[in-house]
Amino acid sequence: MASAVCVLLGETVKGVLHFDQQGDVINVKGEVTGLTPGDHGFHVHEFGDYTNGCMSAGPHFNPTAVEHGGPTDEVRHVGDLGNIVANESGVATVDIKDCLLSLSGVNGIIGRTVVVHADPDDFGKGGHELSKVTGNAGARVACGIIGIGK
Ligand SMILES: [Cu+2]
Ligand SMILES: [Zn+2]
Repeated sequence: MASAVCVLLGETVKGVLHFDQQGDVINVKGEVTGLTPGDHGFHVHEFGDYTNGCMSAGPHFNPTAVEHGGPTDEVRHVGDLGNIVANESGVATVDIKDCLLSLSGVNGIIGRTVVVHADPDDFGKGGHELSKVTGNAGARVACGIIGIGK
C-alpha cells in the first residue's frame, strides 16, 4: 500500500488530500479552500467515525500516549501535522513531508480522520489548558476519513 486519499468536507471548508509513502516518508499534498486567511491546525485524529460529524473523530491520533506538539518536535502525537496556511483568498496549498505517520503498522492512518481547525495550533506552547492536548486549535471546520488510494 503506497497511497491514500482524503476528501475534506465542512460547512464552507473543503479540500482533497493525497498521501504518498516512499520508505519512511509520507508526503501529504493537496488544497483546502473556504478558510479564513492564516494558520489552521491540521491533524490526524484517532477514529474514522463521522456519526456525530467531525466531533466523532475523537482526539489526536496518539498511539504512544504523549503530549501534543508541533510536527518537528521530538515529543508529539503521531497525528500532529502542525498548521496549514490559507492565503487572502482562503486557499491553503498543502505540501507536508512527515516521517512519523505511516500508511500501515502501529502508526497507520488509513481509516482515521484528518481534521482542519478554525484556529492556529500553538504546538503545545500557548499556555492555554488545551495547549498540551490539542494545541488549542479551536473548532473543527472540516474533516474527512482517510481511505486507500489508487
Ligand atoms: Cu485536530
Ligand atoms: Zn496533537
